[in-house]
Amino acid sequence: MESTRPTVTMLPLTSTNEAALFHWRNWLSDFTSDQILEIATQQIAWRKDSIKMFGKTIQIPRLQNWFSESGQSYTYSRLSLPGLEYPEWMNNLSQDVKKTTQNDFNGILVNYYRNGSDSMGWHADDENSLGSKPAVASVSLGAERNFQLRHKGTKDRVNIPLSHGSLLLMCPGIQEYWQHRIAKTKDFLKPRISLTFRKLVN
Ligand SMILES: O=C(O)CCC(=O)C(=O)O
Ligand SMILES: [Mn+2]
Repeated sequence: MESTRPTVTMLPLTSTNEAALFHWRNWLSDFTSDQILEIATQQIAWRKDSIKMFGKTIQIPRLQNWFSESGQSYTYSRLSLPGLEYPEWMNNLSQDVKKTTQNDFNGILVNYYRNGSDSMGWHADDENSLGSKPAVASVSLGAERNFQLRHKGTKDRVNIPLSHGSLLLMCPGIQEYWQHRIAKTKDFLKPRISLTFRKLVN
């Protein structure tokens, strides 16, 4: 990791409260980012999962998998992903993420967006298993995609382009008041992988 300074955006939560969104733009060098992108693309057993929404089974528009330090599984939208063991490169990356963000994480949800048609809809990372005020960090690799945030009440929007080798940290409180997404785009785009760091409680 390189020691770049983060850009800090203060996101209003309530009229009296705010929480920080930290963005390290070139957190990893291009060389390291290329290496991790290659190894993650090749070595992760990418799952094509389906979830049930409004009684219908829908294939999620991306590939994914879940890694856990303690082998805990991760459940969202009633889909349960068994916790895989971190490979060595992921363990090293995790140490660096913890050091830079000064947060503790014990699991990583990895997402693979094959092209601009792959996406993730509006949601918050607010599963009970993450506790009440989780911090969530993510490392982005590959094609640049827009990370959009929308306040649940005011509908205010914030847009952060996430480039190859960037690190993002959503501080505690953001999941309660804001949603985020990676929208579909008609632009021809190469693949993107995100590794999203979470802490499962108990
Ligand atoms: O791909 C991203 O940057 C966002 C991923 C995300 O929001 C999630 O995994 O919950
Ligand atoms: Mn999320």
